[in-house]
Amino acid sequence: MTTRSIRRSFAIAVAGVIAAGGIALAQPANAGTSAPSGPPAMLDAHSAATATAAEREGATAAPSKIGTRAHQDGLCHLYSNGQGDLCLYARAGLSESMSDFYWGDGSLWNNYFLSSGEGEGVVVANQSESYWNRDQYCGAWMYTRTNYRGDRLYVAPGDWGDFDDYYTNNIESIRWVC
Ligand SMILES: [Ca+2]
Ligand SMILES: [Ca+2]
Repeated sequence: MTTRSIRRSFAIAVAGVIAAGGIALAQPANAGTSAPSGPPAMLDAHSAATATAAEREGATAAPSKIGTRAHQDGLCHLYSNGQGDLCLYARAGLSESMSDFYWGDGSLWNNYFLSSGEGEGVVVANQSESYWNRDQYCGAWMYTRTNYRGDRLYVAPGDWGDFDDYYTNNIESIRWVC
């Protein structure tokens, strides 16, 4: 590869990043209000999160928070770029206390229901009765054992609902599929 072609490749890569940013900024600011048909959109969309799919799936080195964004802050986020949290609720019907996951997590035994309501402060593992995937592009697997083992239930992008009898109070880890 010549010096000239290397520079050209670099210029294209930079242009791609700029274009991607422009696309994200062009998303409607109120994308959060058009989410699932059943539950209310609890929050307007926020500024775009920027993690890659690989970063979200491989949660081992993930920070517990990204600045003021997203993960485990007690708010079930949908961002203007279509990324969002997977939220687990202490009770059926997306009710009572909730715990939000922007990153996957191999063990819910050290996570707690965060928002106000019944179950607040309780460990999430084996205590959740309903779920809401606010991400518009990534699905997620929810597992009955830690470290993505046991039986698993898939939740599609934007989907929500009550766990059935088997999975109710039976989720111990979660992994994004982007
Ligand atoms: Ca959040
Ligand atoms: Ca955890």
